[in-house]
Amino acid sequence: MLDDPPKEHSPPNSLPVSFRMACDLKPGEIALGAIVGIFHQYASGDGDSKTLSKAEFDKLVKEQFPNLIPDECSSKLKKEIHKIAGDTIDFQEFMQLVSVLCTMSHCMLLESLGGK
Ligand SMILES: [Ca+2]
Repeated sequence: MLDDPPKEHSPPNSLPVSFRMACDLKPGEIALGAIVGIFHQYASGDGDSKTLSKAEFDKLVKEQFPNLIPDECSSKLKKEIHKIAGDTIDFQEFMQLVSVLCTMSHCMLLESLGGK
């Protein structure tokens, strides 16, 4: 059997344009582009792509983080975040949530490795 020819790499369309222009993105770059793309995708719902409204944020959490933030936790979390951030969440505030989620994921990884 012949080897399959190498597949041409094309970045996902959900990435911001500046990321899509690069042809050899590394996993870390794809992850960063995905975070930026997700924020922009959900923030653009009401015509103001710089901030997430409460409804946009709630939809993003439900659709993008259902395993890390299950429904039973999400309403309390969303209430607390809206209390801190107000009616809209900007990119910096969104990144604080992403940082917390990354830290949680890292802790879960360490736990699964027995603390190593
Ligand atoms: Ca918005």
